[in-house]
Amino acid sequence: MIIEIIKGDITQIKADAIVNAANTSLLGGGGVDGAIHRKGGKAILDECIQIRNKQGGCKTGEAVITTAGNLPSKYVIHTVGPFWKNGKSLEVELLQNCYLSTLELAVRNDVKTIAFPNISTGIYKFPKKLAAEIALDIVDRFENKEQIDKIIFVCFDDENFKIYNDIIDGDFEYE
Ligand code: AR6
Repeated sequence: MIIEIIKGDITQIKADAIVNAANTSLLGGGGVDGAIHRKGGKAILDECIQIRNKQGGCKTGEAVITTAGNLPSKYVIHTVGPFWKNGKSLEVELLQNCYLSTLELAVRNDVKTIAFPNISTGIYKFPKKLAAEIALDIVDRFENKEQIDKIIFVCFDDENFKIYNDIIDGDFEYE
């Protein structure tokens, strides 16, 4: 499995799946969620509404899959990251679950290339370095790694891009 770190807009990435940092309503919002729905078009929202009708949205730490509509990818995997409160409200575990449930859903749908945004590090205020460590650690420990060809971490801001590159370049240790 190849890991790539790039700086850019995830809506322009052509992968089997791109990941959306959604909210529990699945009805769209600001940040990357807003951009994905805006550029992907109504087909994405229609499927999100169907999922809502069936299971009542998406819980924090879980993931659901829809079409990518007009985007160059095939699927969007919507996952809901935790809002950072004080670090004592299971934020770490919930963010780990986001990455893990997304990867599991990807494998179940035969997704070979997947692009992640830096989930929770925008509007949800999760500390960026800790979020990057969690993302890379979960990917590294994923037990079905051999079923995925490539993971792209798409950083939108310079700070996240630098954090990911520093972790990858250095001796990465996470406990
Ligand atoms: N491509 C890639 N990354 C992006 C893009 C983009 N087009 N736009 C923003 N980012 P955020 P959250 C980065 O706020 O913190 C929404 O309203 C951004 O710089 O999108 O998980 C949802 O509906 C940051 O690094 O998501 C929820 O209510 C990262 O994506 C809430 O925001 C995540 O920032 C979720 O908050």
